[in-house]
Amino acid sequence: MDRKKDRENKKIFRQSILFLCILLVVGIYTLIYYTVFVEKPSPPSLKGSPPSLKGSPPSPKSSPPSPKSAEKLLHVQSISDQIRSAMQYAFQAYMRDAWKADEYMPVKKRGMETFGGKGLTIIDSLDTLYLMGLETEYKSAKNFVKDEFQFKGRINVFENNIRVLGGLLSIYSLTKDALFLEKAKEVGEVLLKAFPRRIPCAVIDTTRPGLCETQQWSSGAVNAEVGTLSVEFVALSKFTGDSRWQDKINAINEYWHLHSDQLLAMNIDPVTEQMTGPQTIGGGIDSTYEYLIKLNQLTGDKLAGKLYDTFEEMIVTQMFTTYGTTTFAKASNSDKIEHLGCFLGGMLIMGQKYTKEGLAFTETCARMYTTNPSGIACDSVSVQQDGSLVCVSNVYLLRPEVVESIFYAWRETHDPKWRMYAGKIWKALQQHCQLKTGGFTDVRFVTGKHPEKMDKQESWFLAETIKYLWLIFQTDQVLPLDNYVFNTEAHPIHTFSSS
Ligand code: DMJ
Repeated sequence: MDRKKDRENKKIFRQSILFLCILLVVGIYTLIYYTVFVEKPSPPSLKGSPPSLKGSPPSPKSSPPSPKSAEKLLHVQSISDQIRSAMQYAFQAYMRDAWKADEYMPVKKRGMETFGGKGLTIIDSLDTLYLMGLETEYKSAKNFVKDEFQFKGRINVFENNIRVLGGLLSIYSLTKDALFLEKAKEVGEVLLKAFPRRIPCAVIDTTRPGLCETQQWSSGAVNAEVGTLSVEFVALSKFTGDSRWQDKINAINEYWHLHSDQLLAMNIDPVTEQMTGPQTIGGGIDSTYEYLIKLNQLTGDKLAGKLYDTFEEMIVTQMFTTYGTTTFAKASNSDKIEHLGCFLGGMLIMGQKYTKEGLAFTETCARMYTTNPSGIACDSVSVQQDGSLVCVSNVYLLRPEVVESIFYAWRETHDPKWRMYAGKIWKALQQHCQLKTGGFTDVRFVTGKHPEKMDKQESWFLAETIKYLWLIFQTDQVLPLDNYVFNTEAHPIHTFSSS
């Protein structure tokens, strides 16, 4: 009898242990899921705040976190810390091997002068370093601007406007340090030389006054290079009280107004002002549309707002389509999606009228990463009739547009899936683009499991990709979208009251 009872007791004991184990596993899994992805984090710790509080958004008051929300905070904080460390890792490698060069080749461990030697990576990184509280690196960058930065030689107007002028205006907007406005004015003076006519030159040269060229690969002006000056030029006029930059933009906006009865085309003859070529949404036209809504948000510019509404309507009604469950913008009758064109989801979310389409397109763009075994996106894909994505350009150039749109999607919805996508993309970048010897590189053959490293750390990776990824894991109080507009290189500028 006693043995039988003993056996039964043992059986009950084993079953209870098994039950407790199952409960434990389910509990841990649920905790991990909710901890990482579901709730918004509390305000970031001081570690992540700017070196100087001057000009930074105030942290909201909060009561002490409960043990559960403390756990969640720790997890989101840990991803945020990893991304912040990655910024430091990328910038320090550049400092070690390529200081003052425009961009960095992390495999060869040397610099490359893609912009004629202007210290481009330093200027493009200033605001990211500042926002993340990377004080030592920020101080070195600021000292470079103070003592060594020179803006001369051959100037690509569009690129220098969004990265150099945009970078300087943003750090001025965040810190109100007069040094940065002074340098921004110097840059702005040079860029004004690109306007012998309403349609600006693509290339000028401070050593050859009067030189006014188009890009070597284009016969006329490229649409986006004309349309992507407004945020920086108008901000410079607002900060200085000098209307010369604003005047150039007013004239260009009048030009868009004259051509607002249909979607914009890729090329503009600078003399006849005739517009020709494909009506795309990717590279070549992309940020012209983006800057209309951004200018409207920055200053309340009414014409820009009206133009944006007109073009937005045409983009959605004429381009948006769904194959299977894949929604995308079918531009110029092409089934191709460029990584560059993935800014569009974020732009539509910003516009608030076509948020649903913006979110759907952002999801399609996020899938460009998750459908590849490497977890890294192709630079362009083609959408098949069944909705699947097939790689067209099998490289990843550390581009930001997808995480940019995920950032807007997260701020709009707080749906945990957006943090989940961002977390996956971040992990894949760490795995395939980070070098053990320092820095991050672009890669190719991303459709395989082990992409091959190329050798360029694009400055936009530090200005945009890392910044947007980091912001996705911050609270909405860090650069609130009601008060800040990001230029197309992710440099935030505080809004000005409506004029
Ligand atoms: C960046 O320099 C900017 O985002 C620009 O608007 C488009 N191209 C790159 C990144 O892909």
